[in-house]
Amino acid sequence: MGDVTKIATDDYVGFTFFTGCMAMMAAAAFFFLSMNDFDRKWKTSILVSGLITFIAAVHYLYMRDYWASNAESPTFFRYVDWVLTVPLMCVEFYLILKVAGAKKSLMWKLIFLSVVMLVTGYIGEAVDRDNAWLWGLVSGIAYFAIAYEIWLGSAKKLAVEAGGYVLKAHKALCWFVLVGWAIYPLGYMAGTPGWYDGLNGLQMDVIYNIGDAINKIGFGLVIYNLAVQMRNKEAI
Ligand SMILES: *C/C=C(C)/C=C/C=C(C)/C=C/C1=C(C)CCCC1(C)C
Repeated sequence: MGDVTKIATDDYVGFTFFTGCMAMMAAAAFFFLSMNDFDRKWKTSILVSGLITFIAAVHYLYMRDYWASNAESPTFFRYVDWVLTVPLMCVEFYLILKVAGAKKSLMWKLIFLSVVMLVTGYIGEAVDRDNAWLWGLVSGIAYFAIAYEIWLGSAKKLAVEAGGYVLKAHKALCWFVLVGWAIYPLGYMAGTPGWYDGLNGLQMDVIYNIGDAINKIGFGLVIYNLAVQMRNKEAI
């Protein structure tokens, strides 16, 4: 090993980058190693969970080191990570609803909204700081459109048609989007000067890192659990 930067005992941000990195690696290993326990249909869903956590693990390696050397938010790596992993989470919705006849157009609609949400968030955070509120607002509208689509829109209808475990898993993922994803706008506000900078000393990166661990790993575990239930059902 070359130079390893020291992490101060009170560097909570650095600590969450380290543990976040390890958690994503462990989760990716778990999903990749267990995917062959399932038949083709579910294998793909678990593969996608593995990809989400693997892509995050690689970005966390970079973000961890970036933070350690610069003590500065790794905004660029953060958003590259999100713009790859959040659309994959949209793919997960589509994959589980395929049993009820979900069309690709649903997937593309969710992906499009998620990209709008993230690109406008990036502009507000990194490019046009003075208008952070405006970009945050546009991003928030796209976020609500996603939440609406899955909670009340056509995705909901498909989940009801599928029923059983698929409906249950869909509900769980919907809660992740409504509550788990709501952590991010809090981080954005904490990171915007003059707003709630350092919400009670909790820095933006700590909030984002907690959000990522809950959402990326939690989402994957919901899918894994669904696959296990469907396998058990078929075995009976
Ligand atoms: C694995 C990463 C995930 C699930 C990231 C999700 C990110 C968001 C839901 C971000 C949302 C934002 C807003 C709704 C408004 C302010 C700007 C953002 C991009 C932080």
